[in-house]
Amino acid sequence: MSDEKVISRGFTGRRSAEASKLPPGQYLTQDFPVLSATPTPRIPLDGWEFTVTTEDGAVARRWNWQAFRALPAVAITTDIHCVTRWSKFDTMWEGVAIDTLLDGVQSTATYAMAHSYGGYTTNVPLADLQNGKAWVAFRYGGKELEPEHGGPARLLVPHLYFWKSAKWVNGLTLMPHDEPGFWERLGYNMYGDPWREQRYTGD
Ligand SMILES: Nc1nc2c(c(=O)[nH]1)N[C@H]1C(S)=C(S)[C@@H](COP(=O)(O)O)O[C@H]1N2
Ligand SMILES: [Mo]
Repeated sequence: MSDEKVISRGFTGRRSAEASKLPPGQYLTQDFPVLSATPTPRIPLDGWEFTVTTEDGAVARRWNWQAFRALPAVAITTDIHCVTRWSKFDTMWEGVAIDTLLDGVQSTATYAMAHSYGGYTTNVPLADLQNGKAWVAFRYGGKELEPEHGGPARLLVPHLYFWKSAKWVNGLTLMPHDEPGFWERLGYNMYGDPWREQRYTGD
């Protein structure tokens, strides 16, 4: 077997592995584009908090930054997919699993609304936040998460389009029914599965 053949086979293999990681209608980027509907809020850490509110309106959990950062955190390496069609592979994060934040919370809710500093909201089925599928991330690429990308902390729900990964997140409100958040009210899909190309209402 010639060297050339070995090289081209290896190249083909990597390319098809990449292609199989790319959802339909997406292209791969090495950049990390910033997409924000509002100006970047500046959130002093000593004023930061994260709350879990149950469907009866009661605040079931509340952390300040120090208490939040004392929770067990995990490293996450994952692909991300923006509805504007860029995807980025193998992004590296550190965060607290939503499972940890919901641990012991009494609720029969099936949906959650994520709330952010600045007023952004996005809805996600609770099942899509649980069992190690979503985190509140506070580090990216080995550094504290930059404000433009949602620092001090953002939701990370990488199996759904990236608009579900609310930047500057400050709480989850549990809900008995699905309700639209910011982009969902403006015509984006209630669920947003990139593999089924659920970009807009009705997709
Ligand atoms: N609070 C807030 N979160 C947000 C957004 C936003 O405008 N405000 N944009 C969403 C969209 S559409 C995308 S693609 C990602 C972009 O994250 P990035 O700017 O870190 O790439 O954040 C999501 N989370
Ligand atoms: Mo997006």
